[in-house]
Formats: sequence, C-alpha cells, structure tokens
Amino acid sequence: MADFRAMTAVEVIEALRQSAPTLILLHKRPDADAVGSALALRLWLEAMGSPACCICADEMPEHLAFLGAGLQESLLITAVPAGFEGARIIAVDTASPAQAGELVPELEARVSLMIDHHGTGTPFADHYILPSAAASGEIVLALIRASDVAVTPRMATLLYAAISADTGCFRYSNTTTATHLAAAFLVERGIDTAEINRQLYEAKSLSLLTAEKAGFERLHFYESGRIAILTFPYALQQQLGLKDEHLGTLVDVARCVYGVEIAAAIRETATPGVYRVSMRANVDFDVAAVAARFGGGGHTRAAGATLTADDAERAEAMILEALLQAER
Ligand SMILES: [Mn+2]
Repeated sequence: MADFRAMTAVEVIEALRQSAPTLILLHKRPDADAVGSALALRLWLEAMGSPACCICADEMPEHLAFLGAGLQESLLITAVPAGFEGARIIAVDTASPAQAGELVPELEARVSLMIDHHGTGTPFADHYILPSAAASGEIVLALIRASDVAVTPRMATLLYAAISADTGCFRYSNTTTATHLAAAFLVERGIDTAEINRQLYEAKSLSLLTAEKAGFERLHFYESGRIAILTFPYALQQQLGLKDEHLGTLVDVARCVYGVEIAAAIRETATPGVYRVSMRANVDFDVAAVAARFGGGGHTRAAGATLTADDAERAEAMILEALLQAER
C-alpha cells in the first residue's frame, strides 16, 4: 500500500491557496455533511482563486436540493467537466475509495487530498482526518477560519447544515463543546437555523414516509426488544417506486423505539443478494467493529457495511448473529 501522509491544517491551507482547477469528490448516497462540506469547500476555493466543482457518483438527493440551490444543482458526474481535465481532486467526508462509488474511472486514482472525520477508513491519499470532529463541516469551517477568507452567510448555511445533520441536530454523543462553538460562530453569520433544521428534520417527502411505513411493518425485535432490525427487499422498493435516497432514514425507524439499544436497517441493492446495512447504537456499543467484520466501517455509534446473503431473512440472521457475538 502506498504511504500517504497526515497533513497539518497549515499545510492543507497552504496547498489549497495554490490556485488550480479543483474537483471536490463526495461519497455516493451523499448526506448533508458531504454536500454542505463540499459546497462550502467549493466557495472557499473560489474565494482563493480556484475554479471548483463538486462531483459525486449519485445525484443530489431531493431533500438536500435547498443546499445547492443557485450554486450547484447537480452533483452526478458522467464525464470530466470542461475545464477540469487536469484538475486536482479533493475528497471530502469519504473514508474509502469504495464510498466514492462509480465515478469516471480515471478520476478515482487522482485524489491528492482527503478531508474527513471518519476514523475507520483506509487513507487513499494525503489526508487531514480528525475523528474527534462531529462532522466534516466542522473541519472545513476550522480550515476556512484559519485562512484569511471570510465565512459568508452562504458558507455558514452549508456548514451549519453539515454539522447539524451529522449530530442529529446536536443530539448525538459526537456533539462536543467544539461542535457547539462552531455552530455558535455560524449562527453569528446571520443564518436561518430554524429553516435549515426544518428542511433537514421536519420536511419529508411522501416517498420517504412511504418507505418508513413499509420499514416499520418489517421491523423485528430481538433480545427482549434491545435489538431492532428491519430488512427491505429490492422488489418492495421497486413496487413502491422508491429511490435509494428514500431509504436513508430507515434505520431511525428501528432506532427510535423505546428500549432499543442497537438498531439495524438492511436493504437489498439492485444487485440481487447484495445487502447494504446501516447500524446505530443508542448505548455504548461499537457498531463500527461489527461493520468492519463485513468490510464496512463508520463511527462507534453509527456504521455501515455491505454483505452478500441468499435472501433478506439470511441477511437479517447474519447481522443479528454478528451483533450478539460482539456483545459477548
Ligand atoms: Mn460526515
């Protein structure tokens, strides 16, 4: 494996001050932290004289369209954008090449810098990774503040959304004093936090509610209700006309029930027999370690992996067994 270097904040800022066309890569199935951090990074680079464009293997999810409005409506890349042929590439919030997904192949190997807060990935470029940060947005904000570029209200909106999303609106255990101080700084930039949080947490499409209802009906409880798991077959997703982005909150359906300590949502992908699992812990339990057994990763209390199983029942049994083994 190539040797990649941990960079300091000063080195990252120095490198990004060198103006050059820049592609900012965010992980597939982008969340608000990825989108907010990447778009804020784009605005910062542009302020320092570099043309920049955010790219992703998936399109902007509809519930995050408000973040890109008037700035960059589309993230999906199918070809190298004009003017960015020899661009440097920075990955944000992306812990592994697998998370980058199916991009234009020649781009994947050309990432020269990773900015991330996932502690469990394998660095695939020189990197600036702070696992203590609640969100990549927290890291991008600190970098901008350490440069001589002012944080505009637009940047502040993007970064607040990023941090709010990855902390579940400042509720999860990854929320630190530094997180609140970062948020306070952003609020001082004059942003509409009520509207940002309404967009992130209250506004739900009918498709999302349909997915949650179907997920609820498939919820199974184990160990006297301490473990909740649901599986979502691809055939059901197709029957209900749901996109992948509508299934992103399924794990919360399992996690929110009284008494549940560990929750998992398993959904079959378009490839038959390949399942994507999201796990959450409401107690001190390392779901990232369980995800790692299936080649995945994440954080102690929020992690994901991909597994292969004959059917949905078998996939659920595999996850339950792995969780029970890890508890022993
Ligand atoms: Mn993140």
